[in-house]
Amino acid sequence: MSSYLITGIAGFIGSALARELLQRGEKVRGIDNLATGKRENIAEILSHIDFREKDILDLDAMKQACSGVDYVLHQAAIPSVPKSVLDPIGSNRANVDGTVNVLVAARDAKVKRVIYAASSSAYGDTPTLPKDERMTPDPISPYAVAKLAGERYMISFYRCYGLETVALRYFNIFGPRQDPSSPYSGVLAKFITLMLKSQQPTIFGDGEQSRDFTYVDNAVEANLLACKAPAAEAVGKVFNVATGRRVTLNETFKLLQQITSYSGVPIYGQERAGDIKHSLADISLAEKHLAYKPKVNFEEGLRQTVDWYQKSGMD
Ligand code: UD2
Repeated sequence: MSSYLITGIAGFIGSALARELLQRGEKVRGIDNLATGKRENIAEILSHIDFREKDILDLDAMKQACSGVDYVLHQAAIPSVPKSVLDPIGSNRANVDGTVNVLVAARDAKVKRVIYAASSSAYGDTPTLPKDERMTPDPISPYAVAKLAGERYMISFYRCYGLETVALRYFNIFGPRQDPSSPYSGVLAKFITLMLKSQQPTIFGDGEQSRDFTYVDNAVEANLLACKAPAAEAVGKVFNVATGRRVTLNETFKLLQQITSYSGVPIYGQERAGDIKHSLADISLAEKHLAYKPKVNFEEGLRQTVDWYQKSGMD
């Protein structure tokens, strides 16, 4: 049995990681300041985990949380492009200062490995598709810059202190429990919950922007593989975590119409500042070094997500 610390455990990705680790008989500790995470996401597993309501900016709490831990899965973040455009200082504090704290605490506690939730936004709006890890990053929003800085800190801590780190560049992760309620929520959580209530979603721009939307189970799998991959294959490196397929928002809307039986049309609004037009990953590096393979495709993931919102009454 290994022991894992999940930062951001009350978020939809953090809590999915926790549930999978518990299923595999592992020991789980988690911290969350509940700024964007929700207590209900971990309610059913609360008695099986060591949960601490703490902020990653609290270095003492982080040091205590890392004590005796094998692996740190660092998911805590303020994960939003538009929010970072409005509040770059807040984004930097949570996403950069917070990440450095996690690394210092992990280094001092001598954890085996830190896995970091990096972001596809690091690539920026480069016209070349698919995006592979050898491309020069060109982040646009403060969020993208902060997430890229976090990656570079991961690599720096490996080079300077020998702390094993792996950065996973998530491509638009979605799935059950993703918070739909904030204006900064991910597009799929918003669209699904609106359409289930027969309310009109708004597409920012012409809807021809595309994303490599990735179901959360694939991200969970990538994290667990990254923990156990041989150091020579994985450590000090950055990997895309995605499906290798992209869909436009217009196509996604049509698919959701079928799944949710929503018969209305979308509203088309202004394009969002800091937005990226197209995003598609080359996942061959993760396939080669982490033995990663997307387990759930986009359509299946959408169906499971809609199903969850319906059953949970969050629609
Ligand atoms: C970025 C990253 C993603 C992740 C995420 C933070 C890229 C390509 N992806 O996601 O990997 O780090 O930040 O969680 O940078 N939209 C609408 N209507 C809405 C809401 C959004 O049309 O009500 C559009 C939005 O303008 C964008 C697309 O949907 O073109 C996706 O937006 P998002 O906020 O779900 O995610 P995105 O791509 O900024």
